[in-house]
Amino acid sequence: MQSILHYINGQLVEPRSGNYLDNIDPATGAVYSRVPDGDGDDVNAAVAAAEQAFPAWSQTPAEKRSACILKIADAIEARLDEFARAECVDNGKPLSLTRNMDIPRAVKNFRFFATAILHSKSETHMTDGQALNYTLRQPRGICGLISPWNLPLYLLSWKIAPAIAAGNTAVAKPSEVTPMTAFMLSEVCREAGLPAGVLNIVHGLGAKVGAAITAHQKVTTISFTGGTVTGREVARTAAPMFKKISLELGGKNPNIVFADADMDRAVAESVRAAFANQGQICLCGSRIFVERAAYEPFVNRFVAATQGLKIGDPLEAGVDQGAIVSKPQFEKVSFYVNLAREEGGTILTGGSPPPTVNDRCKNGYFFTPTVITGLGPNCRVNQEEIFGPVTSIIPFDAEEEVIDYANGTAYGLSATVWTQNLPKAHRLAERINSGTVWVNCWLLRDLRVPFGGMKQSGVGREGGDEAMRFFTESKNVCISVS
Ligand code: TXE
Repeated sequence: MQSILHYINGQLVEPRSGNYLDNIDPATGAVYSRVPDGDGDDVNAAVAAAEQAFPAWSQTPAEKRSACILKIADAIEARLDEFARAECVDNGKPLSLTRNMDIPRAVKNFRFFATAILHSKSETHMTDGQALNYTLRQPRGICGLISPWNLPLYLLSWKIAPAIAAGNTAVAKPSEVTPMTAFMLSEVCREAGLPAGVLNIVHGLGAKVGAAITAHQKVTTISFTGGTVTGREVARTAAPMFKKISLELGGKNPNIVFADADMDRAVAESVRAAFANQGQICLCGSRIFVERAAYEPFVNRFVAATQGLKIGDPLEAGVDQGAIVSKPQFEKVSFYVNLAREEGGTILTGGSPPPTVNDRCKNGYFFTPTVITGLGPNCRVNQEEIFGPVTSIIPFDAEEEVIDYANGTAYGLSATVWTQNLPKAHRLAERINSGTVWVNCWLLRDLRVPFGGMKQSGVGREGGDEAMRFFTESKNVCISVS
C-alpha cells in the first residue's frame, strides 16, 4: 500500500513518529494509501528548513523565482492525467471535473503568480518638494499555508504560488482527507529544482500539525482555508502572536433569480452552482431565491435538470456527481436533509443515497442531489453551511425582501443575481454583503481580482495584487530632498 511522505528540506521523509493514518477512497469506502500522522517534531523540522532557505530564496532575483515556479506548472501539466486521476480517487469527485477544473486551475495558479512578480509595481510620493517617499515591499519570512479537502491541489496552489513567488518560504499542510496530490506536488518540486526548504509539506491532523504550524513562533503569516469553526481557532492562536492571517471560510451563498432573467441560463447555471463538486465548494449557491412570478416554472425546470444529473463511479466518463469526500461529511449531509424534513420542508427530489452505482462503489459515500422547498429563510437548513449536494428554493416578492434574505445569515462569501435589468443588477450588487457578486454567471474567476469573504466567511483578501500585498511587508522610505 502506498505511503505518502512529508516533504521537508527538499527530501521526502517519513513522519518522525513512524505513525500513519488511513487514507480512504470515498467512492469505495476502502483504505487505499497511508498518510503521515505528523506532529510538532515534523513541523519544527519543516520550519527549520524554511528558515535556513529564506535568506537565499528571498534574495533570489524575481526572474529566477519565476522560472522555477513556471517549471513546477509545466511539470504538473505534463502529468495532468496522473494528477487528475489521483485527485478523483482521493476526493471522490468526477474525473472529468479534476481534468477540466482542479488540475488546470492549479497549473494556472502557479503560472499566474510566477509572472505577476515580474510586473509588480510600487508606489512613490513626493512630499511637496521636501521628501521623496517610496514603498518597499519585502517578503515576510516563513508562511504557514493550511488548505482543505474540497479543492485539494487547486486551493493549496492558490496559497503556495503567491507565497513563494513573493520570496517567502513556506510550511504547507494539506487536508489529511485528501493528501495525495500534495504529495505528488512534492515530487514535482524536487524535479523542478525548487531549492530545498523553500516549500515544505507536512501531512497530518489539523489539531496536531495545523495547530503546531499556527502556533510556531517563527511562522509569521498564516493563510487558512477551511471551516468557520476552525478558522476561529486559528485566529485565536495567531492574534496574540501578532501574525498576519488570511481566513477563507464557509459560505451560505444566495442565488437570486428575478422573473426577467434568461431562464435557460439561470436554470442551467443554478443547477451547476448548487451541485458542482457534489456541492462541496464554498462558493456554491445553496439558497436559491426566485421571484414569485417565475417560481413554479423555475422549480419544475430546476428539479427536472437535477434529476438529469448522472450519479456514478467518479472514474467513469459522463458522471456529473461522484462521492461525498468522507463518511463524516456524508453523515453531515444526511443530518441536514433529515433536519429539513423536521423543519417542515418538502423534498422534491433526492433526499437519500442513490441505488448502488456499481459493484466497485457499493460501499462508497454517495448522496443524490437534493432539492428542498417550503422552508423559511431563517430555519437552520437555510442558515447553516451543509457543504453537500443540497439546495433550498424560496420564493420572494420584492427586491427589498430578497436583499434582506440574502444578507440574513452569518456568512458573506458570494452571491449570484439573475436579471436582464442592468440597473437592478447594480443595485443588488451594491446592497448584498458578500465578497463576490456574480451577475448572470457563476464561478467565473479572474485571478487578478480580490477574493475573500465578509462576516464569518473570512478575513482578508487573496488573489492578484491582494495576494502579493498579503504575502509581503510594505515599508515606507522617506528621503529628504532639501
Ligand atoms: O474543515 P477544517 P473540514 C467547511 C465545510 C465543512 C467544514 C469542516 O462546511 O463541512 O468546513 O470541514 C486543518 N488548526 N469547509 O473539517 O476542519 C485541517 O486539517 C489548524 C469550507 O475539512 O476547517 C485542514 O487541513 N489547522 C471550506 C484544514 O484545516 C486545522 C472548505 C481545513 O479543515 C485545525 C472545507 C486547527 N485547529 C471545509 N483543525 C471552504 N471555505 O472552502 C483542522 N485544521
